[in-house]
This record gives sequence, structure tokens and C-alpha cells, in this order.
Amino acid sequence: MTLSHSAHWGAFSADWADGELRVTPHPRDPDPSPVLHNVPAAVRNAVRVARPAVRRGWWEKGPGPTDRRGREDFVEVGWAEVLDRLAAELRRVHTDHGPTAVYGGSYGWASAGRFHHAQSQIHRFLGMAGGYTQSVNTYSGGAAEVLIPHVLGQFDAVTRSVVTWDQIAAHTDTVLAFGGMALKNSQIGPGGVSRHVERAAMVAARGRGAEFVLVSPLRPDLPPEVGARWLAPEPGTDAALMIGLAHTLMVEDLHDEAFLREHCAGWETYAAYLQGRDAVWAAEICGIPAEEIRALARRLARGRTLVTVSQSLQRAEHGEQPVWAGLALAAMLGQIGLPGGGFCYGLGSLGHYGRPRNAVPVPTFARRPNPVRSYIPVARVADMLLHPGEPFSYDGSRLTYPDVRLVYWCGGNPFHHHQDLARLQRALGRVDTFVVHESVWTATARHADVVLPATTTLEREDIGAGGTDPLVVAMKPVAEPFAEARDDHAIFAALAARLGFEERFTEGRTPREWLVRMWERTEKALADRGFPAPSFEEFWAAGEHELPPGPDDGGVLAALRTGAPLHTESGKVQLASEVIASFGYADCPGHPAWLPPSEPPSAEFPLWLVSNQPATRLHSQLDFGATSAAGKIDGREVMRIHPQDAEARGIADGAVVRLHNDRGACLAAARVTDEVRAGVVQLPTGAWYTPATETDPTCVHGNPNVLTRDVGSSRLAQGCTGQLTRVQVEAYRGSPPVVVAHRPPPLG
Ligand SMILES: Nc1nc2c(c(=O)[nH]1)N[C@H]1C(S)=C(S)[C@@H](COP(=O)(O)OP(=O)(O)OC[C@H]3O[C@@H](n4cnc5c(=O)[nH]c(N)nc54)[C@H](O)[C@@H]3O)O[C@H]1N2
Ligand SMILES: Nc1nc2c(c(=O)[nH]1)N[C@H]1C(S)=C(S)[C@@H](COP(=O)(O)OP(=O)(O)OC[C@H]3O[C@@H](n4cnc5c(=O)[nH]c(N)nc54)[C@H](O)[C@@H]3O)O[C@H]1N2
Ligand SMILES: [Mo]
Repeated sequence: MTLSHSAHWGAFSADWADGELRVTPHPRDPDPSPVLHNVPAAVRNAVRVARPAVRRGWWEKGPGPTDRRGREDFVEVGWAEVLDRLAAELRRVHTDHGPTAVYGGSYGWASAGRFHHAQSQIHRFLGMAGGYTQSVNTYSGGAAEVLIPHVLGQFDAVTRSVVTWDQIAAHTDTVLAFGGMALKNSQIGPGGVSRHVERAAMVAARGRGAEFVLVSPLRPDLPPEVGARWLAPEPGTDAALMIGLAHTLMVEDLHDEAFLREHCAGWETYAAYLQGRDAVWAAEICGIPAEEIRALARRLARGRTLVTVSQSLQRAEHGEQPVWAGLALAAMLGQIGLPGGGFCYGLGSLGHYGRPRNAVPVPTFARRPNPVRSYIPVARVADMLLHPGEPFSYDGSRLTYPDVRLVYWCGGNPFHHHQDLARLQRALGRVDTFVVHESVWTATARHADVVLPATTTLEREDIGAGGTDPLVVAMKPVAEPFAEARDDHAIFAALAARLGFEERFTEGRTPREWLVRMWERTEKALADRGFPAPSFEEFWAAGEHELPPGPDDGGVLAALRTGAPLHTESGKVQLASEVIASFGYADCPGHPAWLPPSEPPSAEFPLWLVSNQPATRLHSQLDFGATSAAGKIDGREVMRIHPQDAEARGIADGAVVRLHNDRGACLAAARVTDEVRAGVVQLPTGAWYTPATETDPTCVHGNPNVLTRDVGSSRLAQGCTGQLTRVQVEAYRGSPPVVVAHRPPPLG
């Protein structure tokens, strides 16, 4: 029997053939993701967590700070006894230290499926248990998520659906893509992407004569079909290039005075900053010749021009600046709010951008408010654990790190996503208890005290949906729960029973009853608007339902042109912000600016490492699957290096290399290619952190986060800065260690 299902990277159907799970992309997906082929490995892999497991020291000696996390064996225990112990520990921490001592930021992508969505479940549970310290913003867009509301308006409203792929296909003459719009990235959208439309839209624009300009250290950041002009400035210098382009527009009188006057605030301030920062100034910083910068500025001023800024640019120190300077550049061209023109942040970085919203809301599991007001910007987690009680700056406020004793994670992998993993390990050593729900033995699970085995989506029923994708999918179970794995919801319900609030947590509903209730909201919205509105039973039997699209009308940015104010301090696009200026942050002044990195490449560590998103998987998920494995060499992640840099180091294509800096080291397999800029090496994220030995933290598998630096983007946003760091690379001498990354720890 073929069953409908969905993942963040696409809708599919699954069936069993000769004992193997077979996955078939949705028939209406024009460009299905190869990541789908990682899915079959999930059902019965040896790396699955089979039974509740507890670090021996915690089980035998009780909670407390320790440097043994990640270095000790686990004991397998029964569900009832581990839930009893865990409930007692939660009660102890609440009683002795208060709810802010529980950190439930629990950042992570979890899986598609709106009811069993791990973060929704954990936040509901911890909120009902009395509250917790939470996290705000994301690793994805931390800098932009704080900046954009100051300078352009409400984040979702001015990013997701204002410029769409249909508009680009039909209207755009020039696409200037900072950080590119890599097809590897738009494979993915939270909740599911049933139709991958990006390639066809770009090809259609190209067919109409549109020109694509790629600004990126990596050529594959735009598909070869669009024949992009490739400019490769030094990483981290995009703001300087944008300022040089803006200067040229200004002095050659190519800017749109009327748009700047009517729809922008702060132009005089920015124009004063631009004085003297001409194309020659920019060329010296970014390495693109001044004449090329001037020619590009002139090209931008002709026809319909779209400036896009990928998320990667802001996942770096001073990451606010390229977003703001890109917006200012587009504002000077005067096309914000025109179809296929203006500015778009994040377009092409993810699959749910660039599409109109559905006409009706999709089924979701409503979040519950946290009764406690205690939070950190998400990427400051290690700072919080290492500096309890200390103050820090964030978006104009002075906040204090809480004193956290218990960390609870469900649906995320901090040993994948966080920077400077040695520091993270030290930080987690300070807490009394670290609890993780996982389906597989990730590095995070291996560093936990209590590991509770979770089912995967393949083992439960759910509804898959995303707000800008038309397809709602009935996700049907294709396998029995693995060993003793339970749904996160069931685990929290059992803990809630021990803590006296099971009835409030479940509201007396079975998971199926929750799905019906979630569907009913969408069904009613469909009926109210006069669209076909199947009942839950009809939807479930059909396996899917297609929602009607909302208007593709440019949203609030198009409305700006007709006089509707934006949600900013002046109601206009802010080319300078008095509010941000009033914070007095030298690392984020009151207008877009070029700020040099505080840790540039040096004689000792002369290369920029770009650690971007992997093409072969979503982050660390299903790293043991077929597509992910096929992208490696001898089980090791692949690092791209320019022939010039390889030759200078005696590195041959396919050879094992060692990347290192003053924070750590990892091994990788070299791919020598001129698709990467000289002076830059690229190693994607997601290979599971695999230390060489208990005392040597060198990752033999190729996880770049042993090298990245754990600092915030600026005091404004405190966003993740994992994308760029400096390293040295050398050929590995001797016989490289065999990579055994995907296996359980010793279990007693
Ligand atoms: N150096 C560097 N680091 C980065 C980035 C970068 O550019 N460079 N990018 C950052 C970005 S943008 C992001 S979004 C983060 C991503 O970081 P994460 O979102 O933490 O990464 P994932 O690998 O998706 O982790 C999800 C985990 O949840 C588990 N999981 C999936 N479904 C379920 C479920 O139903 N229940 C439970 N209990 N567990 C489940 C998976 O097995 C997996 O281990 O990484 C960030 N880290
Ligand atoms: N296949 C796959 N797709 C994904 C994900 C995944 O894990 N796998 N993760 C998803 C998530 S959670 C997110 S947030 C998005 C992230 O979306 P992005 O952050 O945009 O994605 P990245 O691949 O990290 O970076 C895009 C490109 O930016 C370029 N770049 C890096 N530094 C610079 C710079 O300083 N200047 C310029 N001009 N270019 C630079 C790199 O060459 C890189 O390939 O991706 C999403 N898509
Ligand atoms: Mo992300």
C-alpha cells in the first residue's frame, strides 16, 4: 500500500518493497529534492535510540555539574523509572531555583507534521509545568529578525511573500543576488514544500532576457542554467561593495530622489556617510575592481532590478549591515514595491519564501504562552550557561543571564547548530541535568544525562503543511514505532501525569482527535470563503488537499507606494534609524555602515572558512541516509578549496585535510575546484561531531562548528555568526582515522 507523507524537503509517498521502504516524490513536484532519499534509512537504523538511556554518573550519583558529559557510558532503564526520576528532578529545580532555572529554548527544526511538532510540544509542556527560560529569534536569521522590524517593518510581512518567483519570471530584468539563491537551499521549507518552483522561475526569467549577477564566494550559489555573472568579493565585505554601488548611484545621479523623499527616512544621514566611500574605496575592501563596481551600478539603474540578500550574509559578525545596506541600495533604485523589483531578504535561502500565502490558514497546533518572562537571543546559549547573573545588551535593552540548572531539548541538535563546540561542551558541564528527546544518537544525545527515544514522523500520523505551500498532506504512519520509542507528545503527557497536569496537557484528546480539531479550523476557513471544504475523513482518505492561493500583490511593500505606512519608526523605509542610533552601539550604528571584522584572516590562519548549508541533507538530519552518505568521501565530509590554495599546501583532490584554528580542528576530504574563490574554503555544516578520542576533540568527520566563533552579530541582535571563520588547512599526514560517526554510545 502506498501512503502519503511529507518532510521539510518535500511531499512524497512511501511503500514497502522487498523489505525496503521506497520513497516516491509527489507527482506534481517539478523538481523534487534528492534529500528525500535519506528518508528510508530513518526507519530501522542501528543509530536509533531504542530505549530510555541515562548517563551512568547521573543515574548512580544524581544531578550536578560534571565534565563527564559526552565521555561516559549510558545505562538503559525502563520508561516508568526514568519518568519518575525526571519528574522529581523538574520539581526539585522548580522548587529550589524557580522556573527560570529551566532552559527550554530547545532550538531546532524537528520534523514536518504540525501536531507532533517537537517545539510546540515542549513549549506547551514547560509552560504548563510553571514556565521556563526561552529563546527568541533563530540561528537562521537572528541579525535580520531584529534589524528588519526597525527599518522595513514586521518581519514575515516584508520578507516571505512580497517578491515572488512568479513576479521574477514575468518582470525582472536584473537580479543582483548577494549570497546567491542556491537551489540546494530552496529545497527546504518548514512544514513541507510540495512544489519546487525556483529553477523553472529563474530559467523563465533568463529566457526573457533577464540578467543574473551572483555575488558569492561559491559559483554554484546560482544554477548554471541562468548563466550568471559571478563576482566573488572577499567574504564578509558585501556591505562595503553595496556602499560603493550606492556611492556611484549617488554621484552619477542614478538614484530615485522622489522615492527617497516620499517613502524613505534618513536619506540625508546615509548620503553624508556615503561621501568619500566611492567605488575605489569599496574595491580596496572587497577586491572587486572599481570599474566593475561602477558598471554594475549603472546596469542596476536600467530596467526592473531586484536586490536579494541571502540569510548567510547576516549569519556573521556585523551581519545586520549587509541586510541594511542592501535595502538602502534597493531604496535608491526606487523600485521597492514594484512587481519583481526592489529588495528581498532571504529569497532563495528557503523554499517558503517567494510564494504567495495560502488564502486560508493551514492546520497548526496552537502554542501556549510562557508564564515566565525570561529569555535569551537563541545563539547566546553558551554565554548564558557560562555567565549566570551577568548583564548583556540586546536590541536596546540590558538583560541578565538567568542561572540555569536544567536544560531540556526536544527537536534540535545544539552539537550541530552551535558554534565553538568545545565551549558549548564546557558550558553544558555547568548544569545539573541535561535532558534530550531524540530518535537517533546525535552528538547532543551523547552529551545528555537523560535520553528519551522519540518516534520519527514515519511512525505516527500527522498533518504536514506550510503557510506558503498549497498542499496539506495527510502524513500516514509507514512503520511501527522503533523499539521502545514514544511520541514526544506521549512522553510529555506521561511527565505531566506525574506532575499533576495531564488533563490540562492533553485536554483529554487522542492525537487523532487533535488532528481532527486542527483540520476543522482550515475546513471552516475554506467553507467561509466559499472554497471546497472537505471534512477530516474526506481529507484523510484523499491523503492531501490543495489550498487556494492568496493574492500575489506585493503586500505591504506595494501598499507603501500608495501611501500605506510601514511598521517602522517613521512609517517609511529607514535608511537611518534614530532608535538604533540612540542605543549607542559601536557595532551597529544608526545607518548602514561598513565595519571591519574583529577576527580577520591572519598569517597563522589565512583562509576564510565558509560553513554553509549542506546540499545533501537538512542540517544534521539523516546524516546516515543515502544522499548524505553519497556526498562524502570515505565517510568524511567534503571541503572545497581553490586549486591555487591547494597547490600551495600540497593538497590533492580527494586527499584528507586538517582544518584548524585556535578553537579546534577537524578533518575533511578535499575537493579541489575553481568553483570556490581563492582564499576561501567551504565545508558545509551537518556532519555529526565525532571527536577523535575522549581527550582529543578533533572532529574526524568534518563538523565545522569545532572551528567557528561563538560571538553575537552585534549588541543589537546578538545573532548567530557561524557562517564565516578563519582557518588554516594542511594535508593530513599518516593514515587517517576511520570515521565511525553513526553508532550508539556504550550502553550498559
Ligand atoms: N557553522 C554554522 N552553523 C550553523 C549554521 C551555519 O550556517 N553555519 N546554520 C544555522 C542554522 S540556519 C540553523 S537553522 C541551525 C539548525 O540546527 P538544528 O535545527 O538544531 O539542526 P537539525 O539537524 O535540523 O536538528 C534537528 C534535530 O531534531 C531531531 N528530530 C527531528 N524530528 C524530531 C522529533 O519529532 N522529535 C524529536 N525529539 N527530535 C526530532 C533530529 O533527529 C535532529 O537531531 O544550524 C545553525 N548552525
Ligand atoms: N539543502 C539544505 N537546504 C537548506 C538547509 C539545509 O540544511 N540543507 N537549511 C535551511 C535553513 S534552516 C536556512 S536558515 C537556510 C539558510 O540559507 P543561507 O544562509 O542563505 O544558506 P547558506 O548555504 O548557509 O549560504 C548561502 C551561500 O552564501 C554564500 N556566502 C557565505 N558567506 C558569504 C559572504 O560573506 N558574502 C556573500 N556574498 N556570500 C556568502 C555561500 O557561498 C553560501 O553557499 O537554508 C535552508 N536550506
Ligand atoms: Mo536556519
